[in-house]
Amino acid sequence: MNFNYDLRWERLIKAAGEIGLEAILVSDPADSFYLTGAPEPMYPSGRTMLLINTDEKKGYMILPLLEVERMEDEIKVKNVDIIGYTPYEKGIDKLLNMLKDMGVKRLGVEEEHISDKMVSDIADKCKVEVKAAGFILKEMRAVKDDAEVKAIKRAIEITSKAITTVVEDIKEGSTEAEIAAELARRIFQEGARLAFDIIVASGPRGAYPHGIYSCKKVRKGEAVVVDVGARINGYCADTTRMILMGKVEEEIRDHVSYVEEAIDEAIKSIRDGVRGREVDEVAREVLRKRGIAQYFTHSLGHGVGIEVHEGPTLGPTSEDVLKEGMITTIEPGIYIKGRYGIRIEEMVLVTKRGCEVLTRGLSRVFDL
Ligand SMILES: [Mn+2]
Repeated sequence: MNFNYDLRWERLIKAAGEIGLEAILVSDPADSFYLTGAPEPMYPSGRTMLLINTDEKKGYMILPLLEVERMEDEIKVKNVDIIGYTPYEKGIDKLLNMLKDMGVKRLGVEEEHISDKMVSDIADKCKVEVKAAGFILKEMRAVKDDAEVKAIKRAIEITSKAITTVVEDIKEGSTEAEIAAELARRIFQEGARLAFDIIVASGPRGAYPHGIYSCKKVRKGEAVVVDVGARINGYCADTTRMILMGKVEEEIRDHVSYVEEAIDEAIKSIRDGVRGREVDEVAREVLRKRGIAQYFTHSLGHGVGIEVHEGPTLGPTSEDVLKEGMITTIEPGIYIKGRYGIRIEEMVLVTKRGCEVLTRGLSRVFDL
C-alpha cells in the first residue's frame, strides 16, 4: 500500500508547531505504524519509542535490539534512525540522553500511552516541559485518505468472504469454537490477521455482547451472533452478522427487524457535521419506540482504522463531530439475559451529504 507518509509528517509537525512543541514522543504502536509503516510489536506500548524532532523533521526509533532487523526491513520512511538497546540497557536512558543532546525544552507526549513515571523522569532529569499531545495523531487518524479507505475495503472483502463461505457450512451440532476456527482459517489464508478475538455466541450466550466463543454446540432454533474482522496492510474490518438456525421464535425475528430498522435510520442520519451522540440517539429512539431500548446496553459505534476501536465515538455522550472521510461502525444490539442476543454491525464511510455503507455486500441475516 502507498500511504502518504510525507503528508502525515507535514501535518503532524505543523500541528506540533501550533502548540509550541519542539519534539514529540510517539509511544502508541498504532501511531508509529501510521507515521513509518513500522510493524506492530509483540509487546505493549511504551517499549518502542519514536522520538520526532520537529525542526529536523527526523525521527529516532528506540526499541529492543531483537526488533531492529525486522524494523529496518519493514519501515517505509527514510528519515527515521533505528536505535536498538540491549538487554543490559534501558530504552528510557537512551531517550533521556537524546533529549538532553537535542536540547529539547517542550516535548509532546501521548498521555494515554506513557507511564506517569516516565513523564516525571523526562521532566525532572531533562528539565523538559511535557505537554499532552495525544489528540494530534488521534484526530489525524480518525479521517481516512483514499489509500486507507482502500486498505479497509480490502479487510472488509476478506472478512465478508470468510463469513459467507463459513456460514454456508454450519450444521446443527457444530461448536462455536469450530465455526470461529474456520473463520480464522479463511482469514489467515488471505495473509490477513484477526483484528480482534472472533465472537461466535449462540443462544443464551449471545446475550453476552463479548461472548467470544466456547465449546457450546449450535442448536436449531437459536440466534447466533458472529462478530469478526480481518486486519491486512495494517488496517482493520469489524462486522457483525446474525445466523438464525432454522425456525426461531417470532420474537427473535421481530427484534432482528427492529435492530435493522435502527441501523437503517442511523445510517440515514449520518453526514459530515453531525455529532456522534445525535446518530446514537436516532438508533436508540427506534429501539425505544419498539420497547426494547433497555436491552441496548452499549454505544452505537466507533471509528475503525489501524486499531479496531479508534475515534470517533458514536455514543449517548459523544460530542465528536463526524467528518467526511471518517469510517465508523453502526452496531445496535440487544441482549436478553438467559435467552438471546442480537447485534448487526455495518461499517460506513462518512461523506459530505451522507455515507457509503462499506459492508452492504454482505447479508445481514443468514437463515439456515
Ligand atoms: Mn465493533
